[in-house]
Amino acid sequence: MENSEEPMTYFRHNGIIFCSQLHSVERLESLKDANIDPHIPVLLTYPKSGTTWMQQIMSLILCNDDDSTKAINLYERAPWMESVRYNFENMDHQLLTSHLNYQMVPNCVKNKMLKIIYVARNPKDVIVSSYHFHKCSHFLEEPKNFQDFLEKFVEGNVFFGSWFEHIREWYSHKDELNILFMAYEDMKNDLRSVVQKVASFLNKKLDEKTLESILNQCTFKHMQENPKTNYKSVPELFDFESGSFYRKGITGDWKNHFLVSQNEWFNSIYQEKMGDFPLKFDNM
Ligand code: PPS
Repeated sequence: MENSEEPMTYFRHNGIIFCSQLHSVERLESLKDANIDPHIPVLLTYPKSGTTWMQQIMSLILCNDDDSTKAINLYERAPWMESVRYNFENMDHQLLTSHLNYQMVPNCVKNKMLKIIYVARNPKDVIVSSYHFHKCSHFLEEPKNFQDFLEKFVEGNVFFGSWFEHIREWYSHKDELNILFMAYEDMKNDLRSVVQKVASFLNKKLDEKTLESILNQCTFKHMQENPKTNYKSVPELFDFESGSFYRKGITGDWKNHFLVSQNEWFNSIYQEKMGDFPLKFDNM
């Protein structure tokens, strides 16, 4: 703890906020030397950017829609490498997931043989999604109010640190990595094209029937109702009375939360920090 005002459930490592129910300094430190099979793809995201959605897409593509694989919880098919809840090195998995920044991932993730998919989302919608997520997660502190959360997000004083630094840093290393950047907004606009693009990146061929089946299992409603994807099996992590992991699943919900003044303030910060950034988001 570097700041006595921060709740006890949080700790900082390399300046980034983590939470003790899911992470530990030992785990984060040992991860640098972890061994990952270069044939296992890695999904990287800043929290609330469409991680679970892309986990489901990648998992179904990789198993070719196989029933026995789908009987396993999605978070076990695609474990978070930084989590202390399971040690991915001792379990079978199809892909690995991480919210870590470039500095903190295992060294072997930077091997060009390994395939990385990075999913990004309009940061205003990330803020709104994260704000609500904090209210229904047992491992995160309930925000004081939206304004307070917005300020903390902009300062990077939130779970997994600064959104701005996360995306900028990963993007700046794109030429050294085998990385595919995808946007949540594109998944909303044309999921079929996204699934085809991901399949092609993963070198998997999907016949039309399998593609249709995958698209059907990746809808918001299907994932919300599917016990293998809806997190209902981990009530120790979520308070389902206070909210749902599958909250709205739309783009532009920030318009229902940001005041005009908050939007103007955020836009000026965004322009300052990201004005020259090549990736642009819909609905900003
Ligand atoms: S986490 O906690 O970081 O893993 O969260 P993450 O999965 O990255 O993001 C959760 C948001 O993604 C939405 N979601 C979906 N939207 C559309 N379609 C599908 N299938 C889907 N699956 C997850 C989820 O609803 C969260 O967004 P919000 O805006 O809060 O609804």
